[in-house]
Amino acid sequence: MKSILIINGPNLNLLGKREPDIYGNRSFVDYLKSIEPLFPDVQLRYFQSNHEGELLDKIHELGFDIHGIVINAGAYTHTSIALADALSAVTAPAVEVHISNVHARESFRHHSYLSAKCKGVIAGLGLTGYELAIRYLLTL
Ligand code: CA2
Repeated sequence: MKSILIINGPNLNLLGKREPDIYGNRSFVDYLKSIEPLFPDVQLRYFQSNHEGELLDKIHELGFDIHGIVINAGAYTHTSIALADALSAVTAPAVEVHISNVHARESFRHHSYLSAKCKGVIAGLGLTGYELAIRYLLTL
């Protein structure tokens, strides 16, 4: 069975609780439960952390064994060379996802250290971006 790792970075544990105008009103775990039946033959593994090192450790731990990675690194997207290096180091292809359209927001959100290490980027499509990223990875 193919495994796909979904990684959410800092503050994304607050989804559904704060700033619904930007991030919607649904928790990620609730969303994940709703899409699991769409992928009956795929093991969807989910990891969220507010700590950069824990995100790195998870990429190292699973990134050589799984089919693909969907990553929303939150604000680390715009700061973390370490996460970019980790995505380069592992064998699993990655897709970068952002819930909001980062290009329509502050200029500091326009640059991503991760994009160049990913197969592609989805931004601004809300939580649907995760489902689309999974669908793409399953074509590989
Ligand atoms: O749009 C995205 O998915 C972001 O990765 C979200 C990050 C932000 O720093 C990126 O620029 C774009 C922030 C995640 C914060 O998530 C919250 C969720 C609910 C309430 C408050 C924050």
